Amino acid sequence: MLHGIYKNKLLLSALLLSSLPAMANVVNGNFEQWTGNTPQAWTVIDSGINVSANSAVVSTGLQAAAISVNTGTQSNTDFLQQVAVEMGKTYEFSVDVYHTEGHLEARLFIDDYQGYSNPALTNQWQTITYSYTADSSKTIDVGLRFYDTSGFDGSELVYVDNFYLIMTAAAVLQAAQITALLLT
Ligand SMILES: [Ca+2]
Ligand SMILES: [Ca+2]
Repeated sequence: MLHGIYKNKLLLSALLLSSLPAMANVVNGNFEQWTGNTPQAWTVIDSGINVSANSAVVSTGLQAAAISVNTGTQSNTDFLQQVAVEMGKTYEFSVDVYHTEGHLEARLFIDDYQGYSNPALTNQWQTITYSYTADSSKTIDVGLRFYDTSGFDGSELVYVDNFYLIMTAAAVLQAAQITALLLT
């Protein structure tokens, strides 16, 4: 009996070690780190948008990204970084967006085009989320693309903050495995 408990504890320890959170993360998703007006880790900033640090309209911390969208050409408005994901794991992505004039949509990009913000919600923060399950271990593009809507006058400011991910499936799987072990 003691032997069995000891074995289970060893298994449990190994399991906990192997299920420590992976390194997947959105780097500088809180937009607190800047080099001049370039947010660190955001490697794709298309020429149709102009990004700057701002501390006036903030969702988390002391700063957010102020993004001026200066074109209706959607393929020129990407704002991205790369994130490594692991096969079979589910990642819940979330970002806060703040519209000003209301003639612009922010579209979440998580390995592909996902959901839109609601441009009618102006002068307030809204959250866009997407649950992504990786079908292989790889590096994916993560970020936003901006789309003009009716009434767009050629330039509109949008604020972005609090871009992050949490892993969901790993925690659920871990709990299930521990339960199974304890019942053994
Ligand atoms: Ca922030
Ligand atoms: Ca405008």
